[in-house]
Amino acid sequence: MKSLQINTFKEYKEKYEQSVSDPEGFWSEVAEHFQWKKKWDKVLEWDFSKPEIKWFIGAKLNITENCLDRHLETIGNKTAIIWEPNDPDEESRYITYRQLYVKVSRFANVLKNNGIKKGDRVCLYMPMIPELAIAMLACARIGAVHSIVFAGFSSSALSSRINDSQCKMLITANEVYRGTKPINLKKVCDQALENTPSVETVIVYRRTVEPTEMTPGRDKFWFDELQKVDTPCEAEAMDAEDLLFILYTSGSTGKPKGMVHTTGGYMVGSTYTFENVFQCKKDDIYWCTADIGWITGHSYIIYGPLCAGATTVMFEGVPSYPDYGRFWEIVDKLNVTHFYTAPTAIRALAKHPLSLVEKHDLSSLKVLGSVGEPINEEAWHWYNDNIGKSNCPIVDTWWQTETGAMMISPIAGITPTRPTFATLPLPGVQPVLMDERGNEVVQKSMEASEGRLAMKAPWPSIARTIYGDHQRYKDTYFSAYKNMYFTGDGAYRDASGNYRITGRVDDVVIVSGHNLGTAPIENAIDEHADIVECAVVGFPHDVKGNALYAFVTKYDDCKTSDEDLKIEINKLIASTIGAIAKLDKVQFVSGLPKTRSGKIMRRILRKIASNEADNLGDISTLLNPDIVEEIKAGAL
Ligand code: 6R9
Repeated sequence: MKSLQINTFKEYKEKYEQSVSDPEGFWSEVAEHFQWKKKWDKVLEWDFSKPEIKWFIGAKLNITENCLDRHLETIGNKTAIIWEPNDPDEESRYITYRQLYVKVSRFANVLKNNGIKKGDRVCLYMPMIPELAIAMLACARIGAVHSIVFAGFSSSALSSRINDSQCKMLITANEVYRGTKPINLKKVCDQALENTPSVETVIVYRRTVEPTEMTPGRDKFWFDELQKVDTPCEAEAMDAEDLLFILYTSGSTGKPKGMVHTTGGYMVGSTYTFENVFQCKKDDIYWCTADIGWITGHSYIIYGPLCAGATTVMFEGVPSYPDYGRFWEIVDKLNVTHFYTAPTAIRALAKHPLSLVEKHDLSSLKVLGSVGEPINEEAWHWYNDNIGKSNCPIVDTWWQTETGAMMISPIAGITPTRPTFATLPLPGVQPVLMDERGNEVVQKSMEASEGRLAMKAPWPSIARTIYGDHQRYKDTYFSAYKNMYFTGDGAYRDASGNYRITGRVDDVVIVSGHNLGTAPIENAIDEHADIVECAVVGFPHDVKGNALYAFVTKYDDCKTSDEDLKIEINKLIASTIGAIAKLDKVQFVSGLPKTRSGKIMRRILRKIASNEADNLGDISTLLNPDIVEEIKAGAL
């Protein structure tokens, strides 16, 4: 593929201007870089009031021809995937584009052989092994819709997702090791399958030699099925607006939302942003540490990098095994040039001695990335100083499951960065800030502003609906502001137009009539040298209306007493934000409740702080449900 990369800041500005004044012209030029079976009749039709969004109308394509077939002649022998196992003594796997093409085609025939057709939904509940990539691409090859469920979710979370989209098949592995812990995935599946009538077939990849219980007629081993089919598999001609995948994201309330992504726009959006934000060159080694069960893994481990012909690393394990230097050991071993992770991982690693970083050679690194949450100042500097050695641009990429691709982010080495700022919108993205009354906050020159982040116009990879519930899609994203997509996040914009995402807007507490975002308060607390991380929430207060409650984790070797720590924290807050933001309560805890993708579940903390801990709702999707009991017991 000819390069899609922007080379200078001037060029970024020109492209950005073009993308706003002539979106159809801009995106059709980008789309020319891909392989289509038939080109589009029209680039875009949209109406946010319905809402209805269509890109590349009338076009036909298959995304796997763009990820695989089209690379065979030029880079067929280049490594597409490097797989790094949980156990450092097990061998890494290197899979070339040609090998991946063969594996995907063959497994696509397994799907067909088991009755899967275009449009059928297939659920994947798998560990981070190449077979997960193979299975998802095999679905795309024949036009089946994959629905990947993170393999750390409980059986009930799995069955409700399977039922919501009526999956016909489930693909899993018998067992997996993450750290020292063996996890029997097949057992979780068996439990889930007790009430999922739509599933006819289960394909089981044998990751370990452990005996596996199989239900005759329903369960089949991956390898046995491969023996029954040939390799070639023609790629199904998909309409640009045919479903590519469903991915569930948890709403703040109620059941998870099955976000629907379609084929053409998603491909163009994920690849264009991958190419530009990371600026990977021919021999670079790119590693995104996310799990493929999240949107970050979909767009930036698989589809974006493979469409772009990059070498992408997949890591099966956890950052703490065999020790907290594992990430850096892998960077050193594989000569990783691009490293993309989440602030929560950075904070967790920063907690451990620097010697774990320093014993590895990180000189291969060129670009660092961050995603998932606002990155606080302290974590940004730790990452920049100790991992990037002040030599690697940090791309703080803001986006969502719903947006499919990065939206606001620096372009590595091109956009000037600023700690904690996601900086500027990428071409094709038109952010606006909205005030409390629903009016646009107009940018006056040389003036900063703040508001709720919305989008004025569609971009190719926007989710088209919530599976089976278009009304909820409309209510959630298109009802807050007329003719706009509402992100749910708040943002600050500096005088030069750089955005800093301040967090979800529901994370705002009104104390004595003052609107306080909890994120800046958390940032101030995190500045304290003894503090690892924290979460601030509001609770009802007789006088102030609401008051602030902080849940704080401190370093193991912290020598300061809790009382003194509380005073010092409040001093920091008073000096950075003001006395109004002082904390009424500070509870020291050994950990914070987190979602599997590393986001702090403030909803639970709000309930505990408000004395409503009896009514916590479903906490089974937490990474660390045990911590909730500890926090409840120590609540102030
Ligand atoms: C990609 C992903 C989306 C929410 C989003 C925002 C937060 C993501 C961020 C960020 C600040 C960043 N978020 N990236 N906040 N800076 N660079 O994480 O998708 O899991 O759907 O979460 O995550 O609050 O609205 P998803």
